[in-house]
Amino acid sequence: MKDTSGSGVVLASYGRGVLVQANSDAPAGSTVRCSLKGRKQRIVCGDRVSWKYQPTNDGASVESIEPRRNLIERIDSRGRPEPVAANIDRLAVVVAPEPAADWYLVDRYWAGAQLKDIATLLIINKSDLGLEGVREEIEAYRRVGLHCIELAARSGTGLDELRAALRGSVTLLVGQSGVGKSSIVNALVPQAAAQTSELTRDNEGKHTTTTARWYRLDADSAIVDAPGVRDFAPPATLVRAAERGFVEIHALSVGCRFNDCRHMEEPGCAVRAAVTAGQVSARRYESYRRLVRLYEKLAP
Ligand SMILES: Nc1nc2c(ncn2[C@@H]2O[C@H](COP(=O)(O)OP(=O)(O)OP(=O)(O)O)[C@@H](O)[C@H]2O)c(=O)[nH]1
Ligand SMILES: [Mg+2]
Ligand SMILES: [Zn+2]
Repeated sequence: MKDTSGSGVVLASYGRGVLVQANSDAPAGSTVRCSLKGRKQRIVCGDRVSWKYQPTNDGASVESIEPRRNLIERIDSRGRPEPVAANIDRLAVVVAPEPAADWYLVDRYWAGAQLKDIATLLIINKSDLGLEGVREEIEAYRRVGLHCIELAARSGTGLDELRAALRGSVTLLVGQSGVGKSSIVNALVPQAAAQTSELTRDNEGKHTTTTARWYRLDADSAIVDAPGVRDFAPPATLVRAAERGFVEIHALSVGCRFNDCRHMEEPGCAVRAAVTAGQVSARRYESYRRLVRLYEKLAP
């Protein structure tokens, strides 16, 4: 007999309905398709919900959503925030030698996570292609305290280190299309069968993964595969907080002459002095400046 109600985590959200993995009161691992009660009910991957069978429409529907710990959004092609996943402990930003890494994107992801008090991990995938071209940036990130893991999802090199880093938390995979996010999920969860695709001129710019999907790793860890992004920016409402997202710049700001220093043109700026002295990466500083300018444009 079917359970008539239960609770669980949303594995994927399809606009009109959601796929829920039921908690232990239902058979282990069983999934339930639920419809939404009203148009206003907006549910995302990672939400914790309770559901109930409705004999009248011969299916389950979502009764209620638990309050979210956080919500990760991305900016869609029209510049509007679009929810990706909820209740995330860690953002794992994936880069690879191919397609060419966008370090500004990595910085903005890291800053966005920092502002939401979410841990960040950098995964450098496709290490089998050779990491000479990205070595310098990886070492620069390590120096400022970002956890970096070198991986080859295809061969499994580095997979044990990644598994250890993911233990006990829910991690969202983000990054450009084609860096191998779904391949990483398939390496970690062999029964996942997430769709992956070769990067070719025909599909360049197209996303193989189109909706976020939650996968259980063990009793208390999970990984979420998400569509690739071209661009990402932390919410513009956090203008004044932009600096906090750049850990090394934030640490230096106590030494600036003005305590509201934006580290742009202000005199007596400890951050600019550190850049000139080579103590802060000029590229990271440029990344910070781009974000400040973007915010100024969005919210003058
Ligand atoms: N050489 C090499 N290729 C890899 C590795 N991991 C993944 N790939 C390849 O990279 C291509 C893209 O992989 P996907 O997993 O589809 O990339 P994705 O990040 O999920 O892309 P979107 O879903 O579009 O965001 C595929 O052809 C994979 O086989 C690796 O470790 N080494
Ligand atoms: Mg994918
Ligand atoms: Zn300053």
